[in-house]
Amino acid sequence: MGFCDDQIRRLEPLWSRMLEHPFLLETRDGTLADGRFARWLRQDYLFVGAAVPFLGVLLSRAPGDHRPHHSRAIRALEEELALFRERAEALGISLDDVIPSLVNHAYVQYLLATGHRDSYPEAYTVLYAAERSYHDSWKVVREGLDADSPWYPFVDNWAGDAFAGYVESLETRLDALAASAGDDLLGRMATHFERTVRYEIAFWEMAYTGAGWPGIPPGDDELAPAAPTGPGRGPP
Ligand code: MP5
Repeated sequence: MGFCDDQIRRLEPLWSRMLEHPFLLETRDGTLADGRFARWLRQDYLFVGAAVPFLGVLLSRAPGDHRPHHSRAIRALEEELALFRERAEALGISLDDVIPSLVNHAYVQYLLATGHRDSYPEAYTVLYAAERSYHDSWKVVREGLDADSPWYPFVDNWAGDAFAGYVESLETRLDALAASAGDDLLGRMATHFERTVRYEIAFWEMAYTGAGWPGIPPGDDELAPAAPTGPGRGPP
């Protein structure tokens, strides 16, 4: 068993808490309020935008045999950003003037600080934990969400075969990095793994509750009207 599987086992029940978050279960069941999905979409658009420079930093520090895979991932992120813009337009959700929530801001700072400051295997751990979290989270949604839902393209994006292959390749590389790490480094990698999973849970929580900043009441950054129809019922 490799480092990645070990971590996910070690982090039970935290991992299950993420996969059982009401945001995911209600999205799966088609009962999530449109405004909550809109909030996630607007916030995650910012997050994905910030993941591009994070991968750029990783690319600049990567061993030669990791570089092609980071370059491909950056191109995939640009396509993902286009998907967000296309879905936002189809759903009448504005992507203008989005204020990053406290959690989003903190998570992005964490990504960038780890990328610049910590060792490459530690930064790679954060990348893997975030991508694996999203892959597994969207697989939960896929179990029930109607394929006609206007939200379904996000399921395809993160629960589909192409992304599964990407996560698998990250896992192989992270397991190899861990296999040659000493105990101190392994301990730091495990801490980053756990912290990233906690950020992931906090991100779903923020999308669900609208938790923002002191002085900015929940929901006040939600400038977009709720989509007129629910998932699977309206025009895409
Ligand atoms: C990802 C994401 C997946 N989009 N948002 C959060 C909060 N965590 C993980 O990353 P990517 O770069 O969109 O595949």
